[in-house]
Amino acid sequence: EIPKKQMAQVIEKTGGPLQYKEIDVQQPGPDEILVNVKFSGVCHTDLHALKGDWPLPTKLPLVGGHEGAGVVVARGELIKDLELGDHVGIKWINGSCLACDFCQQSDEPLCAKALLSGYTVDGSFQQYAIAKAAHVARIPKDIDLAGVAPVLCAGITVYKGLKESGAKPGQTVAIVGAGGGLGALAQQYAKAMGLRTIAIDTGYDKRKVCAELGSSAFIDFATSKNVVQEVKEATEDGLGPHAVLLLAVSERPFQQAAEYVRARGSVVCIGLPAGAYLKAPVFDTVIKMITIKGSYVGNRKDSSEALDFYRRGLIKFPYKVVGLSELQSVYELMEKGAIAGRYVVDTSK
Ligand code: 8ID
Ligand code: ZN
Ligand code: ZN
Repeated sequence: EIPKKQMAQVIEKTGGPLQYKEIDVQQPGPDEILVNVKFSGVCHTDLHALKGDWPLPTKLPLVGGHEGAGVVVARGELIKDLELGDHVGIKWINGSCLACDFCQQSDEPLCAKALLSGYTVDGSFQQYAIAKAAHVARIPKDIDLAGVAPVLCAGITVYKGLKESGAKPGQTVAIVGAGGGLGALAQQYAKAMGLRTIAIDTGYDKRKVCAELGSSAFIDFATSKNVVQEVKEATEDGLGPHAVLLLAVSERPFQQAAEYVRARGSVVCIGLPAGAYLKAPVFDTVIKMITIKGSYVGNRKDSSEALDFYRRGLIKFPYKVVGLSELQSVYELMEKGAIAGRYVVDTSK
């Protein structure tokens, strides 16, 4: 009862347009499964893939999407640990070699041969998607598939980023780009991990959302006269946050964070604005003993832990569900910075 044809959002050439059309359903190879994707979150990375603004080419034609939650409907002959009917998640890391130096240490996002869902292999903006069985997230059946979809990239990424920041319970983390998809989840994971958060973003809607998500302060980067000073003042002792999660899709905050992070603090770069560079004064970096680092999605263990936080009811965030056919309009809102939280597409509509 697996259909031969399905609906998908296809990018024929970089820059678009996006085409909602009927394409073939593929068959899984020996180490792969076929997933009937029910819901997929829309990540800003999908918009980077459409625009082609990163120094890494996508496959073409391309089906985007890497926050796909669905049901296993077929499996390759080597697969013993997944049954038909199991719920799984298609993540950004679709597969990896499992043999290189990084894979041996469960650092599979660093694998040079990693397959990227919705970028170097077709992703979850279709009704039936292929994934390597070794890497799909195992989703317990009592979890709602629409709500969990954004956890599969945004959740895993911010959870890992918070761990990489070294911030400890009771300490304060500045979340830059707090009103977006990663930012909304970051505030909830931080709260669940016993951290305080300061939100930085712009506009009334995002201010409201960030207050609901538990941040103690909101700094509007567009209207603030001095972001650096305001972030410092928002911490209890005025010495600045212990860590900064940079989730914004613009370069400016990557040039500011080292100025307001607390001495001994860490700046974690996660957002990927096109062509951007980091900047930090050498003098302050040295005498404040600042750590500046990058963080890239998470491994399989980070993924299952991030899912478990969600399962325990610790992660609540605003999301809207629309049909897969409406993906183009979601990108238009995202481009304008008009989305507070995440959009999730329903592949049946
Ligand atoms: O593994 C990774 N490192 C990883 C994983 C997933 C996503 C990286 N990303 C990258 C995406 O490719 C993208 O570049 O993280 C970035 C954020 O993804 P997103 O959360 O899905 O994007 P969004 O929902 O559009 O949110 C971005 C927010 O940044 C704010 C915007 O207002 C928006 O709310 N923002 C901007 I643009 N400039 C800002 C500034 N100067 C800012 N917030 C604060 N200060
Ligand atoms: Zn993503
Ligand atoms: Zn590898």
